[in-house]
Amino acid sequence: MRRAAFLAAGGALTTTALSAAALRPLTARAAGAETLDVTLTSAPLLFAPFPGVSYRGLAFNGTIPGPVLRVRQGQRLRVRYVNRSGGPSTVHWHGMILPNAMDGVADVTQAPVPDGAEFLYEFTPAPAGTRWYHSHVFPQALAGLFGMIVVEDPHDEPADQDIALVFHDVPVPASIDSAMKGTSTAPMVDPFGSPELAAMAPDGKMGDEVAYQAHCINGACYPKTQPIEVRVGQRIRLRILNANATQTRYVRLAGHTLRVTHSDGNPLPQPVEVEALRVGVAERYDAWFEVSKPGAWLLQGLSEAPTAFQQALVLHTPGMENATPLGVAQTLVGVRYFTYELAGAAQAVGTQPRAQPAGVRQAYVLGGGAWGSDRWTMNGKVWPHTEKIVVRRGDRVEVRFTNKTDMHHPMHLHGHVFDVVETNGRALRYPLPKDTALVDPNGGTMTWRFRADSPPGRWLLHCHNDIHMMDGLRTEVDYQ
Ligand SMILES: [Cu+2]
Repeated sequence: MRRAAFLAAGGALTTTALSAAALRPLTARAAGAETLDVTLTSAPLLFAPFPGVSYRGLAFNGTIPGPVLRVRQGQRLRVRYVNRSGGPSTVHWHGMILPNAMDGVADVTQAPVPDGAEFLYEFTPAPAGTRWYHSHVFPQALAGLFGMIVVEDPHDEPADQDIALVFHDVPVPASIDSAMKGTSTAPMVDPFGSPELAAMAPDGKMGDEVAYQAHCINGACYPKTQPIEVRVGQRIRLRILNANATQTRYVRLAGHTLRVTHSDGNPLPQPVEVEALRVGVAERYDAWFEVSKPGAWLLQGLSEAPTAFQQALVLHTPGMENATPLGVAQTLVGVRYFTYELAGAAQAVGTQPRAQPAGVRQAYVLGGGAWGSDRWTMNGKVWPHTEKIVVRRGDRVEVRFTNKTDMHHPMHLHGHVFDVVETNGRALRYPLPKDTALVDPNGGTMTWRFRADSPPGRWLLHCHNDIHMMDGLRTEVDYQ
């Protein structure tokens, strides 16, 4: 059954709740408490989100994705991590500024937690916003060890509903190994006959890309995804995470525009109204919409290159649960979608951000990754030989990337929020506060600025495409 057929079958929607456990936030013990105590246990799970898909994955607390953790700003979080994953493991708190020893990077900020052992993560989650957590031991995040954490800001405008949506995909296991080796003769197994596979494998091999056999939101595939009931007049806040380890998603809600207020959990300088989000690997966006009339609509995830329908769920008003939901065409042509240039009010080509006082500057050329290559490089070097950025507390830091490869790289800095001040040769009038940002391919550039005022330690700076990171695209910001 091809994806197009799912859309046509929209009239036969099920209302079965498959992922209720994953959606239920773990806040029960938090009421009034200064500390939220959570136990996260990782263990193997046979994940079957769709007939014909049976994947031997890993899960936190028995669900993929793991539970949504919600904490109030200022509240302390104490996570007892019980590792039953079958191998060494850690938990990384993506987007958090926290003590370095709590950052969860195996062999950098802590020794990995052995199978059968426990580790206590304890910190005050900050800054506020939509963040997430995942294993930082390859390939456990690909296998399912991830979840969303929301740090609730009491100053945020109130929403009638606040909905966490984790977009994720089920890998074809053989393709992970082959992607690491750069080439593969692994069979192209995809029960959906995915067009993305055909596109990434012109010679019948999978090359250095991971293939996916199912595409989920909150642990289920359309049409089994959990429908969301909304009411006319409601103002809804969506918190969207792309937990896919290698692919960008474009997210559209049929019949609605989206008002984007936060990027990676951080408030945008000014909200931006778009028809679609572009969500790179590991990015998060908070997007609002208002329900103006009765109906049923598809919220859809589209891949790029080629543009193809991947995920969906239905939002509907009362009584419309059995209506055929309105969908959108599988195209991005003419669609006003979120870009950094749009949100940051990019200036003319050739403009540069205003100079900042002298500080630490580092430039990286991102390279490698030719067909069949298993090397992704920074200035021609692979981890651990890449150039590190050494800072003193209080330094102003500027990092510039030039991407000479033909793929996007979602570059992620641990333990800091940086400002994107330039992209593709255009200064941004409104710098964008982020922790992960897509550097465009084929000569794309990007400049970040941040103040080195996080707790001292070794903070990873790497591509969040897991294959690229493992194949070398990784360095560190180290406090002296
Ligand atoms: Cu990359």
